[in-house]
Amino acid sequence: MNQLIPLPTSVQPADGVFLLTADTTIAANPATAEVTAIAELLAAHLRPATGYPLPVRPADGPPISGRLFSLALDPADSSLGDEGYTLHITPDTVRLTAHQPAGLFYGGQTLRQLLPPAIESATPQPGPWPLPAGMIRDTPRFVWRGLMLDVARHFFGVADVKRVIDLAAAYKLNRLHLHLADDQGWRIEIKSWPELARVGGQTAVTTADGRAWPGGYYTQADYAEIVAYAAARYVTVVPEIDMPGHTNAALAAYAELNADDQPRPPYTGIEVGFSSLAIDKEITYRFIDDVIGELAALTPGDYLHIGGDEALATDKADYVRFIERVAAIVAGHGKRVVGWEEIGQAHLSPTAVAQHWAPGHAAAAAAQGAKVILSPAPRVYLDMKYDEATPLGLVWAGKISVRTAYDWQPETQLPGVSEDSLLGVEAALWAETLTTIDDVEFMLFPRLPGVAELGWSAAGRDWEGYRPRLAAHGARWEAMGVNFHRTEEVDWE
Ligand code: TNX
Repeated sequence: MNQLIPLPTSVQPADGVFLLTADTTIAANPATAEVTAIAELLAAHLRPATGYPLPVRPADGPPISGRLFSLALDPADSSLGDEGYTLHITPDTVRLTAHQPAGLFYGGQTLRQLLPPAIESATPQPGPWPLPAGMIRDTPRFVWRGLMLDVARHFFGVADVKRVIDLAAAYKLNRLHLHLADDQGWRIEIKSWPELARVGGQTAVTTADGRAWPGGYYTQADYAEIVAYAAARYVTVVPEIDMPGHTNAALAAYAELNADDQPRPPYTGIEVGFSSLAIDKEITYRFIDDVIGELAALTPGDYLHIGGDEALATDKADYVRFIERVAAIVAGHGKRVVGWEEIGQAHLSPTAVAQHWAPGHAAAAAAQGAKVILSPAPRVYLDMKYDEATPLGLVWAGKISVRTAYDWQPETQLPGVSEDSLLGVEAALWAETLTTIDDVEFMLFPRLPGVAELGWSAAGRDWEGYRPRLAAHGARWEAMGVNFHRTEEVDWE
């Protein structure tokens, strides 16, 4: 029980173990579609390595013989909130309870970590499968525990995104922010503006050794598949269309979006800050309304991200006017607007969310009542190299060791942004230098679990306590086939 990441709120070990055996049944109580789906997902995680049938049954159905593992909603314990759970393990039973279904999902993730690492294997392993007896009660610190994936600089297909969702959800992250459009690529089909994906979807960043790299985009059906897969794992997809800068792919696809009506040539380098939508043209806002409207219809989550960073080719007054107008468009489609912290320069409604990364506008956003997500670049830009020897990654925000990504305090990170303004934390993975899922895994692991712990665990965090817990996860990643960085900061088991 001392290897869990994120660190639970309270853990009381007891004597003995519960042995997961071939005659274990998972009971769902109540056996609603949602609770049953969580139980089935957990069973699906445990079946390949154990080889056990692990049937899921309604708790109020025919009597269950053999060993019992129950998932139950407890309407009385509202102190568990929307995401908390209790996990009570005795030599005879496992009882997982939560106030809301998400808590059952998170308790299931904890349970996976309590089993031997071989449980993560895709093929039958010898076992045995002990779960240590004890009692865990666990609730999250922040409602927003995110990961941003840049699919614009290089495209990652549906299977890769599902893999990222699985790995993030295993550490109780609950937001996947998809950076869907940038200078180098447009990655989502928009039916009313088909050239965005058809033209803008063709390009990607040229690799450092000069190879053109294929683009790609999600059809709306692909995107819906990602959203549904994420939702089943209690991850909300937050789509981002970056604007008014970072828009060359759109400006290449449609001449009329440019102030001079000239289409821009496709761009496959890694400079930032040179592009801008035409702030004074009405067609710009028709375009945005159409894009936001289609995305809003495809996105059940509350949030739409409009970027707003590094608009270096837009002057300040234009920028402010643009952001205020676009924020109103997002609200008009029933969504809460999220933007990089530069949007703090505009007038914001208190429902807006500003994402801190570096340039110093988060306090201005918070002062207007907006909420803040913390993605400080020198801590959680996981596209930065670990150290000089890292073959992938950038260095503009520094080198980010595993300790650097973990060893900071969200509560006091930003002067002028008080704790009640904080919605949570989000790691960011920009993809200028990353082309494959192996690259993505290498940069995320082992740093991402530390950011997940900052988002989930309110107290008890410290680097010396974290190191040995993290070390125990190496064997899990091996069993999962995760390409992780074996940093010497940790004594891998
Ligand atoms: C800054 S952070 C950017 C991105 C780059 C990233 C590379 C931010 C809001 N803008 O456009 O991809 O640095 O680390």
